[in-house]
Amino acid sequence: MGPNRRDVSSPSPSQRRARLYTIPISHYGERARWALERAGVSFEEVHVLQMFSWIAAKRRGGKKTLPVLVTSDGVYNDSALIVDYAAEHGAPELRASRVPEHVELEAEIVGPFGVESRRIVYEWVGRSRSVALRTNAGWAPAWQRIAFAALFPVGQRILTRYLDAKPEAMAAARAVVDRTFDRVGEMLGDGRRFLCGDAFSRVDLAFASMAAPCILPTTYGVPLPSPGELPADVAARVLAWRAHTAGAFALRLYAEERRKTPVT
Ligand SMILES: N[C@@H](CCC(=O)N[C@@H](CS)C(=O)NCC(=O)O)C(=O)O
Repeated sequence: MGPNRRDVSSPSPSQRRARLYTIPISHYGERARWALERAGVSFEEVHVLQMFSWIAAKRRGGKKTLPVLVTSDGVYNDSALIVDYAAEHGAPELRASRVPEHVELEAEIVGPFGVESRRIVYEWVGRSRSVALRTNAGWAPAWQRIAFAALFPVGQRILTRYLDAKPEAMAAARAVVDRTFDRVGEMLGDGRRFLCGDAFSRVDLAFASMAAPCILPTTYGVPLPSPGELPADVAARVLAWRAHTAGAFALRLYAEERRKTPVT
């Protein structure tokens, strides 16, 4: 097994191992691996760093983004399709809902909220270079990690422009996170245990994984930094989001619903 691969469970010899290609730190990758791990699907995770991911994605999935799941029965090139796959292979509770409000809520969470919560990471990557490189690396191959570290300043400029991490965009991202947290907090105000009622669903999984860049859960699929390692203003925001009803809810989902991954 190479250093960029992670075995999640032992398959029977006759089973063809599925492969999940992810950018290790990506919360869309997290959504996919959480769903597959929950379903008990046997898969190997292959870590690919940003920009190298474009090639891996095009080659395996035809689009420009990861995650991509490659199985003996097909290729699934979006985290939503991978959640569907998990639902059909051991986690029926992750099936798509037919209730329009649930469908709309999940779309909002993985769409506008997920895009903005990802931007939050750019509040600290440029200011905490060594933490960023360590956190970002996952189990990507050494050549990618070395190239990424060497190209970090240039890569950061490209990604800053590509993902729009200018101060106004960052403020707007924080506002979207705050609004979504408030909306989720209000929903939980009626005492429900989960976003769609009494049982864990794909909407909960989506919310917890998309919220992860803001609350930095310790049981994320790859190690994230602790708030103490980040600039004080960023750490303060992480702690405030963790204390928010919605942040505390996401942390509870991580504690109670996220299977611990055996890393080999
Ligand atoms: N809708 C896609 C979004 C995935 C996505 O945005 N992946 C990012 C990493 S977080 C990516 O590969 N970005 C590369 C790019 O946009 O060029 C999904 O849910 O799988």
